[in-house]
Amino acid sequence: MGVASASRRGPFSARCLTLPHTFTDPSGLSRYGWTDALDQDFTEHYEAGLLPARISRVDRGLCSAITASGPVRATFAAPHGPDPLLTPCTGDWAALRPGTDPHLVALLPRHSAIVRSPASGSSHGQVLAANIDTVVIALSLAVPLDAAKLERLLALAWESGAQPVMVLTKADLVADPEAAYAEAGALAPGVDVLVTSVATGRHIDALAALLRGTTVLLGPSGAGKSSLGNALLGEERLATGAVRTQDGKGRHTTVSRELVPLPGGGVLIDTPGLRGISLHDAADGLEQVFAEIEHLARACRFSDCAHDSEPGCAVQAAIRAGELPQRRLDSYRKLRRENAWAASRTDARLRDERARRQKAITSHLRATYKFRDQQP
Ligand SMILES: Nc1nc2c(ncn2[C@@H]2O[C@H](COP(=O)(O)OP(=O)(O)OP(=O)(O)O)[C@@H](O)[C@H]2O)c(=O)[nH]1
Ligand SMILES: [Mg+2]
Ligand SMILES: [Zn+2]
Repeated sequence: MGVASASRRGPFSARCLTLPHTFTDPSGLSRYGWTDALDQDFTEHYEAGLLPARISRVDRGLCSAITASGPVRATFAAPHGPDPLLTPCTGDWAALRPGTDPHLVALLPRHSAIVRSPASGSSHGQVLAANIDTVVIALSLAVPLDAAKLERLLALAWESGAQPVMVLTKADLVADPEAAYAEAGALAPGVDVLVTSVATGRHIDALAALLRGTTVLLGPSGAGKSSLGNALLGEERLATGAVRTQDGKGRHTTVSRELVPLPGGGVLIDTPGLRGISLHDAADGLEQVFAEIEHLARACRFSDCAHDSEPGCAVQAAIRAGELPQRRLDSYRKLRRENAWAASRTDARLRDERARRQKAITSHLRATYKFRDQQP
């Protein structure tokens, strides 16, 4: 298509121009978390003929997105580039160029994101979900509580900027969930811990009452994430699968992230069971998970105390007094070391690269706008 015909018809086909350019369908997009504030910020995109869309699922080069006029499949080639932090992810809001071949032109800034280090050894972070407000960490009571795994999941959740909620599932399968409940509570300062069962309905309503905005379900395969999701949705919408009898591990039933509106308001994102949980730039998240150690450390004589054998170490004193388990300090150190290593790989070069690409996206948009402005 030459410039002449483009200027006659505009950059978008006549058909798309009949689509609403202002947000007029509250029962459509607001169910997916679209707000007045987001709508205001979108003005420039509306003027460029773009529409807001929330990404529900991402496949290779193609994603499913929800628009005010329904779901679409859209392409998202360049200018997003290979950096996973800049590629669309479930939960992202995007500016979509509608038409017969819908295309994601830009991602809106994320207010939160769950980012982990990928197993591949790449220094790029992998975004598990974007624009989330609540992270439900699900762990099964039917397998022994893995403190280190819980701490990792919590660090990931806190670092995202969303509020974690700890859910111990399958209460109907254990005689006494109280010990695990107490243990989880001690590992998760500042976090609500709930014991649930989808078989008896225990605390499902209490969980629903804790959820704010967009909630993501996170945890190992077989923990009962999709089952919890169905209980919250009030219908068997998400696939669930039996766990292995010998070790209670799941079979990775959920294979892609999914985004669905909750009946009482809010949005739910179900995710596949996490195999490995490597931290990525999660220093703040770790401080939250180990809040009691951070608190104790303020009373250490030296501000740079390593909590080893320094005189006047309040952390060691708490360990001696039986107030802080040695395991907890060991775990804190291990995760901090791991995190420092992961963070060091996100070096200056990558940061520069990211800034450059963000600029490229912006100038691409500017070019789109300019092009439109030139239309008669
Ligand atoms: N008894 C009992 N079984 C449960 C409960 N919640 C989940 N299950 C069972 O646990 C198994 C795994 O549940 P899913 O919901 O598929 O687990 P998931 O965390 O989504 O697993 P992945 O999709 O593989 O990550 C299924 O057989 C569920 O029926 C519960 O509260 N009580
Ligand atoms: Mg599942
Ligand atoms: Zn100390």
